[in-house]
Amino acid sequence: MNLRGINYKTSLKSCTCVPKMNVLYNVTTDLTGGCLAFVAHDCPQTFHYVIESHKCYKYINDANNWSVSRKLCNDMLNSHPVIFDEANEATAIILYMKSRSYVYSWTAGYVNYTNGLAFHWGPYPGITRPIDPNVTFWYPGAPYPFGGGTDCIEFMPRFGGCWFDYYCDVTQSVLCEYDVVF
Ligand SMILES: [Ca+2]
Repeated sequence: MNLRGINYKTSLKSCTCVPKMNVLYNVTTDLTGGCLAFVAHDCPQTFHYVIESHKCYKYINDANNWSVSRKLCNDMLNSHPVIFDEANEATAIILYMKSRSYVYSWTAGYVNYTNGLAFHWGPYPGITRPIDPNVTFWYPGAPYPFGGGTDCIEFMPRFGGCWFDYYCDVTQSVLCEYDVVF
């Protein structure tokens, strides 16, 4: 069982661990009863640890097309443009990006309409995996096929965290995600 998570202890009792589940951690500074709480994580120093989702992100606040954005992430500790693995992760990302006034981001998602594949995650060149149909956040009406080429998924916290498909040549920022190996 994955026991990375939030640990609680008191000065009198032994430590306990809360298993990392698909939960949105509720951050508080109001600990009572003499409890101490701390979090163990393995995010690299150059990435932010986002406690609500227990994941590591780094925002590149620079305008690049999708391919360059992915390469920038890949070249940075083998991270990748963000992948939405769980609904709670989406909520955590929205909170995180809004708190830092980050407006746009590419995700790892794209489609090539000429090869018949559905939208999928492409975190690294040559590596794809399906998008969980239960964890999608398309803006109403999206995706919109833009002329049969390749479209990439962008993400805008200010629009409720919705996804938009867009020309992959458009330049914008990217949120890189670092996968901690358990
Ligand atoms: Ca993720």
